[in-house]
Amino acid sequence: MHNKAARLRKSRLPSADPLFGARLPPGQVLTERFPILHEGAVPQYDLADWSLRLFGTLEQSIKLRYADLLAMPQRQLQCDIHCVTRWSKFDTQWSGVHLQDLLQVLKIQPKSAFVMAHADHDYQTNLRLDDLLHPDSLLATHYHGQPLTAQHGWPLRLVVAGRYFWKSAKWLRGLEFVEHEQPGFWEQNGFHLHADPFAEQRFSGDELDIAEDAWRDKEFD
Ligand SMILES: Nc1nc2c(c(=O)[nH]1)N[C@H]1C(S)=C(S)[C@@H](COP(=O)(O)O)O[C@H]1N2
Ligand SMILES: [Mo]
Repeated sequence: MHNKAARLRKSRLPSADPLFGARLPPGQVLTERFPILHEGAVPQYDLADWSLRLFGTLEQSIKLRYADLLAMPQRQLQCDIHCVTRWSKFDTQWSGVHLQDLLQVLKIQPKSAFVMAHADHDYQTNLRLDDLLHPDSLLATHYHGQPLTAQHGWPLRLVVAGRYFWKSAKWLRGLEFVEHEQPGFWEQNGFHLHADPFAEQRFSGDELDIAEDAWRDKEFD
């Protein structure tokens, strides 16, 4: 359908739904569902073999076990999430480790401003270090008081403040601190490098779009 982009543009929702004020970003629809979206199969892990690797522009790379993360200061976070496929969900609750605390406990000082998040299976997303250090970002182990479910990223996922939800990598395995920003998986496939929902930074070009109701066909819980 060659004119899909034009259709999508015309069908764009009002820039602020008066019911939700400035809280719902333009072009988004609120849902109570928690849609499940990812590429490929849900990974399975034995925690004995699992680790999170911090590497790149650090004095030394570090491998953390799940138990190491649980021994770090634990933070609670309540936030709204916004998927580029147009669903938003308010008041999601997460807990886990804040990168700032992690770096402080480990006495690590990254020497560069960008991070490539590496996740299973072969998923990457590029982030600014500042986005991860934002008080509303988290390395999340729990959702609404329970360990993450496999489908939503167990044992560890990112929750990245102020970015479309594709930046919140599930099944996180590594944070690579890098000097120069390189596009991750979706960013190489036509999605915006910085992905601010309030600025509607969905696509990097005009050639790509998603039907406004495609998310309704996905699994959810
Ligand atoms: N590892 C990994 N993380 C991922 C994805 C993926 O395909 N693989 N998809 C992203 C996308 S596009 C979205 S919208 C959210 C969906 O998270 P949810 O399934 O918990 O709603 O996960 C993001 N994190
Ligand atoms: Mo997404």
